[in-house]
Amino acid sequence: MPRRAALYRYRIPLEPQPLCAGQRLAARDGLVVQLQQGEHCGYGEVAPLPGFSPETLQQAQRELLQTLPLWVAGQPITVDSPSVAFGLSCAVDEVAGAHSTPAHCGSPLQGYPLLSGTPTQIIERWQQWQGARPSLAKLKLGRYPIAAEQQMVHALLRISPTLKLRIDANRSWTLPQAREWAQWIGVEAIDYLEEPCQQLGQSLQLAEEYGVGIALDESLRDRHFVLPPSRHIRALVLKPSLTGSIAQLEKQIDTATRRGITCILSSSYESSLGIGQLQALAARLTPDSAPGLDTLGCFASNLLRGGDPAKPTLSLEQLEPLWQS
Ligand code: OSB
Ligand code: MG
Repeated sequence: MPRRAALYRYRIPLEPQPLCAGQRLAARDGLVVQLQQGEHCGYGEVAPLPGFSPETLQQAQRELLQTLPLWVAGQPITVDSPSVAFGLSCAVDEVAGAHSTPAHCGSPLQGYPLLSGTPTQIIERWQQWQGARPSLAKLKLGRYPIAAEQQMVHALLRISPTLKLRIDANRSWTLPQAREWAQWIGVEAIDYLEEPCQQLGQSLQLAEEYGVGIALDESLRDRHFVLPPSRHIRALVLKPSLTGSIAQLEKQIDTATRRGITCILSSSYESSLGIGQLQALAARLTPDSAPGLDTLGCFASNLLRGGDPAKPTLSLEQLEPLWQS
């Protein structure tokens, strides 16, 4: 069956602008891959995240312009950049039989909420929560003055005394600071700590001292990373756009599961297109653990499908065409 491919570029404004690796992100820039084979069509999102991805958008674009003609010609393809590997594998999966296609486009995204933003914004969101508040939430700490963050945790736990927190400090604490926080919050309110300390060894020591579980995120992308034989590692936070193809993801999940470690599929600020695919992947590959996909709120519009029905949806025609076969 004849093959065709096309590449588009998108830009979606973000409001409020999320803090990414210490920088405000005003808009999300990314690429959409469209693959066609006979009647079938598949899409993939390629969106390196500034401050997190090893590759830039320019590099990803260059790699796709080299790779897509090979796919069209039916030749084997190899890819370097994680975002390209992930987006391309989503598109290839969809065009081949669609198991990463969201079953219900536009249905509400499930998972646990991500509480990020300023302490004031977080408290307001929790106070004004529509419906029953979740019993589990991910909370970003280590970004604002300690007094403001403690007041925020206090407010959250006063409203929801049995709330379990997945606390992500993005490696910002020293071991003594992390000890203070663990003591202050109390282990009952902590589901796990995601990368609390600057070094993984310190995080594992903290876990040993306080009996709290640790989740790994940044460590997974360290060069020469090997999963330490610690019984305190509770979860791996897997961000496919930052690590690679669906096949690679399946391998990571396999290794972790055999060690009894939970895998949590998580977003890297993809648009509604990529979030829908991540959600479908989570349903298939990690059906027993809620994914961390609560990053769409700041997007001004949806991309192609899914997302918030109250927001406009960008169609292919509204994207910048870069190439087509
Ligand atoms: O630090 O976990 C992070 C998104 C982009 C970059 C880094 C991170 C995140 C998230 C995703 O927090 C949401 C989640 O994990 O629930
Ligand atoms: Mg993290």
